[in-house]
Amino acid sequence: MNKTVKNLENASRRNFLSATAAVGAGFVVTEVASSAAKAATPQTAAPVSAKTEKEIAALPRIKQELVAPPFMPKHDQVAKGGPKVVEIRLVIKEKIMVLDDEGAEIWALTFNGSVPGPMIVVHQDDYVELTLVNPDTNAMEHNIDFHASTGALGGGGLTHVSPGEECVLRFKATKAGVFVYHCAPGGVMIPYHVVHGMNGAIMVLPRDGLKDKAGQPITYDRAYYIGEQDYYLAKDEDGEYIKYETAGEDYADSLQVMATLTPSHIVFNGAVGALTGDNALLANVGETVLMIHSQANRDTRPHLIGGHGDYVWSTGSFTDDPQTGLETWFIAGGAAGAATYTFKQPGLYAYVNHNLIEAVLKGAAAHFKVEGKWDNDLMMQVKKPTAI
Ligand SMILES: [Cu+2]
Repeated sequence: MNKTVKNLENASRRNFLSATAAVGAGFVVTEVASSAAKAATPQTAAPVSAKTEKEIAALPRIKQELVAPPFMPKHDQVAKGGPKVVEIRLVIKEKIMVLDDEGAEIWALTFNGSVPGPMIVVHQDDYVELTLVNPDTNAMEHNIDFHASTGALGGGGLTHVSPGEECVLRFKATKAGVFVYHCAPGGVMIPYHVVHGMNGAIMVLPRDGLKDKAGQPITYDRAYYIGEQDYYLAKDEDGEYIKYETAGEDYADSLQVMATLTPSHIVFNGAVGALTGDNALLANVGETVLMIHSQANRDTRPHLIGGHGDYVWSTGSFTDDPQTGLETWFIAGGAAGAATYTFKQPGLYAYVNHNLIEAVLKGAAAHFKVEGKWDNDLMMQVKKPTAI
């Protein structure tokens, strides 16, 4: 083990302790807050439906097979039956990923080997039961903070796993929406792990599916998960990206670049071109596509060039009515959002972060390849470019 990794582990251990202390403090604050809330809550307030361990043990259990983004796990848009316990498994993989065609590479910190980590889909009031595995081939300690969950730093305080350890966390998906999850081992390790790829998203659908503001169902024919990632790679004196032997070895260099708040790369699904060309997202004219977009660290603004956001939950909350007919929507750093669009014309669409510098110079662009019949009513070239 080299010195950097050892130092990292020490730093990580300190962070773990500080994170644990923070969790303890959090519990106290929560207690105070909840007793204050109890005193202030009128008797008419709706009771919170808490299940006993016995009741939870009696719920049906299903295993969700997670898949690499942009694809989504098999799921029902409208829940069948009552709440379930949905078992998922995330295995942490520290691995080299090539980020562009100029040879930039990173020791990515990943959930299940992809950046972003896999999309999880459940329904409101389901229980998510996560097994988090940190194989002993890894160098670093990790954990997971689910923005969809309630308590203990989003589960972060209960899921610290060193190499060679695994743990199981259960949380109730009480909020309907799309939410980020990410590694948050404590202190500086939090942004370091997040900008090395350790983030993903969960979609908690309302049990009766998505609705417009009139309460009419919104359904989709396809769904894709686009995870936007900012990376902060260091260069050597010759202007070449530095390569490292092990995960964590770039720690000091990376922190210097991170402190500039200027990413070297801003990409969709892990690397420049991960969703363009042969990897384009597919759809047909007439199909409604749900596009889920997450950014665990930095604000962004998705835009479908040549299309729109028909229904948009830009904050990610399915409790709120969707906005309609948007050209560009805002996703706050540390959040995920969702939008549907029903394609009306065939062709190649670029789906971009509409800071166009970030899209074109940094890499935040995807393609939709759409098949179908062109509609001259919506657009036609009346005269081809010809000499004046
Ligand atoms: Cu981590």
